[in-house]
This record gives sequence, C-alpha cells and structure tokens, in this order.
Amino acid sequence: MAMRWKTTLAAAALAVSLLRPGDLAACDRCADFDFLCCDIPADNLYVLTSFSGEGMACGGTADGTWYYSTSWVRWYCDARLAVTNPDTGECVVVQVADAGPADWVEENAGMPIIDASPLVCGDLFDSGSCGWSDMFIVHAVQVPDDTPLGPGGCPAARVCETVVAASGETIIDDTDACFTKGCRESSGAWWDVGAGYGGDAVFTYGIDAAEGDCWGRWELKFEAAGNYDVSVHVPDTADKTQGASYEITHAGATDAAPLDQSSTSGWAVLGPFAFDTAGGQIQLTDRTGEAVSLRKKVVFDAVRLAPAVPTPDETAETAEPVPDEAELPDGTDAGPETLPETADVPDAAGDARYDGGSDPGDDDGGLSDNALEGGCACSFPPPP
Ligand SMILES: [Ca+2]
Repeated sequence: MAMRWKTTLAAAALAVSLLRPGDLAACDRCADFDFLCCDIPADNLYVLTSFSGEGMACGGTADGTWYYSTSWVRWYCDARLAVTNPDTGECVVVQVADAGPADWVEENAGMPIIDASPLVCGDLFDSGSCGWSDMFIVHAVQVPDDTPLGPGGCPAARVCETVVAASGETIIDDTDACFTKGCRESSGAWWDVGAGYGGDAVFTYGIDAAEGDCWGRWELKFEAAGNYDVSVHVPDTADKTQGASYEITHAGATDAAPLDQSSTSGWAVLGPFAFDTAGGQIQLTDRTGEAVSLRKKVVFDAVRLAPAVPTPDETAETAEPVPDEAELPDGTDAGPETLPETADVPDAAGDARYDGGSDPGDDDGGLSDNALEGGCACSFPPPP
C-alpha cells in the first residue's frame, strides 16, 4: 500500500493537468480518482496510443527507448502486459509505468486505451506514433512480473484458445490460457493451494472493501449459443472464504452467483446461464466482505460448462437430485462424444474425489466410479 500511495501522488499531479471538468461518466472510474478509468474490458481489447518525453508516475522517464505503458490504476506499477496486434499476432511485452490517460481521452476513443512507448507502435503497426483516432486495436493481458520486455517475452504470453463445445462438457482450469488473474493494487498476492482440479489451484485473501483488488477471470468462447450449466471446482483446503461471489457475464448481462467456498469441496453448480457466440466471462474477486486480517482464502480453480438439458417436466415435478448432477453432468449421455473425456487422464485425476491422492496412471478410475454411481460406464468399451 505504501507504493500505491506514493504513485498515487505522482499520478494525480500528472493527470490533473489533463482533466477536463464536466465530462460524463462512461467508464468505471477508480474510487480514488474520478478522472481515471479502472475497468479491464472483458475482451481485453484496447486502443493503442503512444507517448514520450515526460516523467512517469511509477518513476523513470518515457524516453521512447524501452517498453513502457500505462496504466497502473488498472494493474500496478511494474506489472507486465503482453500487447498483441490481433490481426497479425505480433506481440510485445511492456512494463506498466505510468497513470492515465484521463477518462475523457478514453471516452473520445470510445474504448479503453493503453498508452505506451512509440516502440510498441512501431513493432505492432509499423508506425512512428499512435493516436487514439488511428484506432489501432490491441489485445492486452497481464503476464508474470518477470517476463522479459519487448518481442522476446511473448512466448510466455499465452492465447486463450479453448472453445466451449456444443456437446459434452468443457473444462477450463486455472492453468488454461483462458484463465487470467491480476490485481489492481497489490503485487505478489497469489499463492498455490497445492490441490484442486488437475492437482492445482491458486488463492488470494479476501478483503472487506468497496471494490475488489485481486481478480481471476475465465474467458468463455462458444461453439454455439445456448443454455449452459456452469459449475466451479473448489479445492479441499482450510480457511476458505464464505463470501465468494462469481460474476457471470453472458449474453449481454452479468449475474452474481454467491458461493460459500468454506463448505464446498469439489464441483459446485452455479446454475444454467444463456450464452451467445459473442462469448462470456466468469469473474471472481477478493471482495468477500471479510477483513484481510482473517486470512480467508478465495480459491480459483477450474470451471466447467455443459449444455443444459431441457427437461421441463422433470424439473417441475421431481425433487432436484443436485449432488448427482453435480458429479455426473454427462451421466445420462453415453454418446460417443463422452468417451474421450471420461477416459482422459487429467479429467479423472482431477475430479474432486481424487484430490490429494490422484494416480495419474489410473485411467479406469473415472469409469469404474461412474458405474458405481449408476452412470453409463457399463456401455463403454474397455480402454485401449
Ligand atoms: Ca486446477
């Protein structure tokens, strides 16, 4: 927090000269600065602009000789971003070193802006400088703080390629490139759980604040529009939060799905949600309403999506077998598309029932368990 306030003062001195009073809010402004936009867009797309010839809020000078960028209010000083031209795939890694731009600049552009070294313009768009009216669109995501700057760092930057299938289940783990995480103010606020789907998960501590600081996001792309059951995996570990709230952005709406992680281990169903092919997002932040001194863990692990099965008669008349459905979403679907997933080692090993004791070589674990629970594993041919 000391760093934050130190940089805050410098940023205020820099940005106040750009402030044009009277502009209306169109971005999600920071709690502390009503002239800076804090929101990170779900599609991670920004307009690229360039600047040089001035001091920067995090220290150092924007002299156009290295890979610097805004904005520390969206990330933090010295965070690193992989900035990609989505049309060409060309990418450079930049270091967050400055504030801004002021909100009215982003409103003029109609999009969030990353203001960066002219080097970025040159590498990605063969241009000596970039203004917002050029509308050079870039995709930017946070990468580890030790990622090398410039073009050489980009192999470490991964692209989200997982697409939610129109049938069967699709799992996006915290190790997938479609999961990203970061913090607006804190640095190094992530730890490994040492358990979870696939044997891994990460956590940060919950806070009691008006806005979240650290966040994790699962980016969702869809093969087909429709209703999908959304589940999240919660690793078995101590001192989890009671106040997790997943925000599901889908088909133009955002709904909150609260979950008491402290009483959950394994898959938890958040509900069915309607998605379109424009994509969606699941976000979880550290805003749990619990004092950070309580050290309650907010855990980030896998999410699972599967097309919701339309059974209007059953849902109206029968009791809900929630636990069974949570464990076996494909239990009634023994079609060919189920077999590869069930026989897939990471799926079986990562199931909640195998946390902490999975045997990666035990291909049959998921199959026999399905059979015991009344699934359709008996119809599967023996694994090769
Ligand atoms: Ca995991």
